[in-house]
Amino acid sequence: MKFIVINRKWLFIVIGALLAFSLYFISREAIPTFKTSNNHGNDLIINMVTGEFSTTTTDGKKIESYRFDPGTIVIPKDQDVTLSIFGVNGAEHPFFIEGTDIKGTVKKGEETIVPLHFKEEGTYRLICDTHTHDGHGSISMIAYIIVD
Ligand SMILES: [Cu+2]
Repeated sequence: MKFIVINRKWLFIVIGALLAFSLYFISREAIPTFKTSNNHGNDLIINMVTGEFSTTTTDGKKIESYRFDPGTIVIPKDQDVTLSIFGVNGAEHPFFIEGTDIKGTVKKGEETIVPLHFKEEGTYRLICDTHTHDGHGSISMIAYIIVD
C-alpha cells in the first residue's frame, strides 16, 4: 500500500513538471508572435488610440483628461514608419507634430494614418490642438515621438 502512495506522488510531480514545461513553451512562443504582428516586412507600423481618464474627486468635482495611448513611442531615424491612430474617446482630435508640417484629425470610430519619416533624432511632440491649450480645463493631450 505504501508503495502505491509514493507512486501517486511521483505521478503528480511528473504531471506538474509537464504542465510547467508546456506553459514555459507557450509563453516563449507568444513573444515572437506579438513582435512580428507589428512588422510587415520592413514597414514599421505603430498603433495608437485616443483614450480618456475620468474620475470624480472626494469633493464631487469631475476631472478628466484625454490622451494618446501609448503616450510615448520610439522610432528609428531615416525609416518609413506608419503611425495609425484610432479614435476611441473624444469626438475629434485635431493634431499636429511640433517641428514638422504634419497635421490631421482623429475622429471617433475612425483610423487616421500618419506616414512618418524623421531625418533628425530628437523628441517630437504629437499635440492635440483641442485638448492642450491653457484655459480649456483639461490636462495636455500630448504623445512623445522619440526618434533614435
Ligand atoms: Cu484631443
